[in-house]
Amino acid sequence: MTEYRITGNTRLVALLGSPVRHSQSPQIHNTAFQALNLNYAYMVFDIQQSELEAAVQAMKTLDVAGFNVTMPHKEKVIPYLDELSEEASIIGAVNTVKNDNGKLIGYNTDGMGFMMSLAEENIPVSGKKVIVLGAGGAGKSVATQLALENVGELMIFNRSAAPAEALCRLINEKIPTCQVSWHLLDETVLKEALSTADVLVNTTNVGMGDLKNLSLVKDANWLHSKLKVVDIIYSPSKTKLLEIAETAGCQTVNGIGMVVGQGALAFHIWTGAHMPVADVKSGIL
Ligand code: SKM
Repeated sequence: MTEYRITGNTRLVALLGSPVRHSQSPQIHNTAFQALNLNYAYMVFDIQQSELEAAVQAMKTLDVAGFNVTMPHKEKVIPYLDELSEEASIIGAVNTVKNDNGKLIGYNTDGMGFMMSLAEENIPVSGKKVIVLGAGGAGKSVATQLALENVGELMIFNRSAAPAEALCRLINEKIPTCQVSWHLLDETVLKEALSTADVLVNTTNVGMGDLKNLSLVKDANWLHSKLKVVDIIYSPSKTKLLEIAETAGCQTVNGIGMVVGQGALAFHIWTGAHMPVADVKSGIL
């Protein structure tokens, strides 16, 4: 007899965002559901900002098990949720929602997913000088998590002042022990900061899509060989920044570990089960 994956009892898990068609989340979660024989299916929905409230309401009506939220809705989704976890309320952004019998609870697994990818590569951050490029949705999760992990010094560089200043203020307010500063993306200031940094993290979209051939670090001579260079972009798997960092002899990490890590944490929130991370990773690489 044919064995059907989708049945009358299958629970839906969704991704809401725009653009979303490039997402690896369906492959990540559906591989894990199948491997563990869990009756869930993950699908993506391209949702514009004007449709967000109705889409969240639809998640309730359709009684989905939960959903992920990606760009550009991670902050805008908050007013439509019933409750926030501690990290989501500190960060002010949500990427994972659990439907708890009609109550929508928002979480943020991006920061912890990022830490999981650093741990896999044996990159410590406690007491270290870390530079974060970008103060958007992803930058916020990464920088806040780094502050919670007791980095020695955190420097945030951004193209525009307002988001970087706001992120710095948020960290100062919520995690006052963290030594944090923000800077405009000025080449001289960045080069100077890089000369004494331990870890560099790119959270901007420079290096993907139309910006694929670009890097905010313009030359290998900006980097020293002991610097660890992390790009949270996973497609392409080797960004221009990582190419330049390799030339400088740096250890490099791309965004695969983070996207799988944030997914594994979300998977646990929805199902209570542990994602078989190694199988999932080998499936999407
Ligand atoms: O935070 C994640 C989100 O949960 C899923 C995702 C994706 O599928 O591309 C990217 C990130 O925003």
